[in-house]
Amino acid sequence: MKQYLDLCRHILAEGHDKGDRTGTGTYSVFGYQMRFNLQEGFPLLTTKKTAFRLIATELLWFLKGDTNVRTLIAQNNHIWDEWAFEKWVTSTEYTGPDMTDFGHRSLIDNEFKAAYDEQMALFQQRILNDDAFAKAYGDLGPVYGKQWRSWPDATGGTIDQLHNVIESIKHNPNSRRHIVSAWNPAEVEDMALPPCHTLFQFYVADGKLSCQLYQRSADVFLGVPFNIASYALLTHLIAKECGLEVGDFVHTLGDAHLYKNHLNQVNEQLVREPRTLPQLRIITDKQSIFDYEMSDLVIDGYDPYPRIKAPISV
Ligand code: UFP
Repeated sequence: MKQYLDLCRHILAEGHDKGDRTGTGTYSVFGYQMRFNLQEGFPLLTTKKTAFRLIATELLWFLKGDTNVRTLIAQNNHIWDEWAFEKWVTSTEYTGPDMTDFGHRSLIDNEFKAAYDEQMALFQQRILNDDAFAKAYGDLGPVYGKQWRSWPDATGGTIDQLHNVIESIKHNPNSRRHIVSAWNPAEVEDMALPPCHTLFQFYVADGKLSCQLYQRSADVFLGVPFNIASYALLTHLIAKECGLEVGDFVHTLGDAHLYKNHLNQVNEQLVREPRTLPQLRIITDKQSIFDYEMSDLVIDGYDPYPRIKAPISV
C-alpha cells in the first residue's frame, strides 16, 4: 500500500491550503489516481489497523439496497450514525439539549461532549427499539443503496443498476458501458450526504475484472482506506459471481484532502513500513452477490500496525 502513503506525501508536499464545508480546514489536491493490483493481495492498509468488519458490513448494506442505519447499528457498525443523528437533532420533534454543530463542538468542549455522547446513546437505543422512530430518523434518504439498486426511472419504476451491470459483465464483457452511478442530480438534495464515491465502471480483459471508481471528495486519512477496501471487496464479489479473476482497482480522486487536524496522525503513519497484504477469502458460495453476510467473508494474514485515532469532520 505504498500507493496510499505516496498520496499522503503528495498532499503534504503540494496541497493547497483550502477551507471546507466542515470548518476544519484542509490541504487539498485536485485529481489523483492510484492503482491496486488485486492479485497481489487484498488492499487493507497495513500501516494502520483498519476495520474490515465495518467496511464489509457497510458494503453488504449497500448491496441489499438498504439506506437505514438501523441495520448497521444492529451490527455494531456506527460509521453512519452522525448523519442520521444530524437529521434527528435538527428536527422539530427533538427536545433535548442543543446539538448545533455537534461534530465540531464535541471535539473542543468536554462538557458538551458528555451531553452529546448521552444523546447519541439514546438515539442509537431508540433506533434499535422503536420501529416508527427508526423509519423516520434512521433513514439517510436516497443514498448509495437506493441509487445502486432502485434508481427511480422516468416512468415511476426503478432501475437495478447493480443487477444490470452484473448481467452486462456476464453477457457482454467487452462493453465499455459497465457503469453504476450513485450521483442522481434529482435526489442529491434529499440525501444525508451527497455520494462521495460517485460513479464506478468495470472492465474485463484476459479473464480478469477491474474496477475504477471516481470519488469526488476524499478524506484521505479516515475515508480513503475504507473506500479502497470497500471497492476491492465489491470487485472480488462481482468477479466471483461472473466467473472471472480479479484485476486492478483503479481509484481516481477529485478533491483529495487531508484535514488539518489529521496531520500528526498522517506523519505518525508515514514512518511505518508497509507489510505484506492480507488475503480475502469468500468462504461460502452464494447464488447472488446480494445474499452475502459478514460471516461469509474472512481476511487472512492481516498483521497491521496499531490503529491511529483521528476526529471525523461531519
Ligand atoms: N468521505 C470520504 N469517503 C466516504 C465518505 C465521505 O472520504 O466514503 F462517505 C469524506 C470526504 C469529505 C467528507 O471529507 O467525507 C464529505 O464532505 P463533502 O460532502 O463536503 O465533500
